Amino acid sequence: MFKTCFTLFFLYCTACFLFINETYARPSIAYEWMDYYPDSNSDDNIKKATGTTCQLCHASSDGGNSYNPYGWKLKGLGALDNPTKAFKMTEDFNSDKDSKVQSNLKEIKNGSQPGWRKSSKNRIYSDGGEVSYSSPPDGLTNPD
Ligand SMILES: [Ca+2]
Repeated sequence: MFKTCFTLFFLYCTACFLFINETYARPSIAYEWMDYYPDSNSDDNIKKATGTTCQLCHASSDGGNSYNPYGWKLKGLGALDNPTKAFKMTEDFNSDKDSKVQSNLKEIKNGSQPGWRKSSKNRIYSDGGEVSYSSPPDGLTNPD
């Protein structure tokens, strides 16, 4: 009986830890991004347009498992494990393929969006492997 209770308690604690870790791990990457680029207005501008900073990298203002090209690149380069390394590694890419051919770092310094361009053809990637297309978030005035 004691062993069963202990096993159930252990499983409960493990489930709680995994839930908490999943729930809070991702927003911390946004905070790490803000610490890494303290002078950028990209996060401020996306928040002004959408109410959150999630769409700096994600397709939705709620975050989740769909990403714009910048977020998808960060994820592919291990941002969940080592955000600052992934931030640095994406700087020279033009993830959103904007017509000005600006690097992600240039857009971050300009306060525009490294993951969005003025087009209805922004690629959206999901964890399931699907690719779809979207316009920039409504209200975003300076994607490029
Ligand atoms: Ca852009």
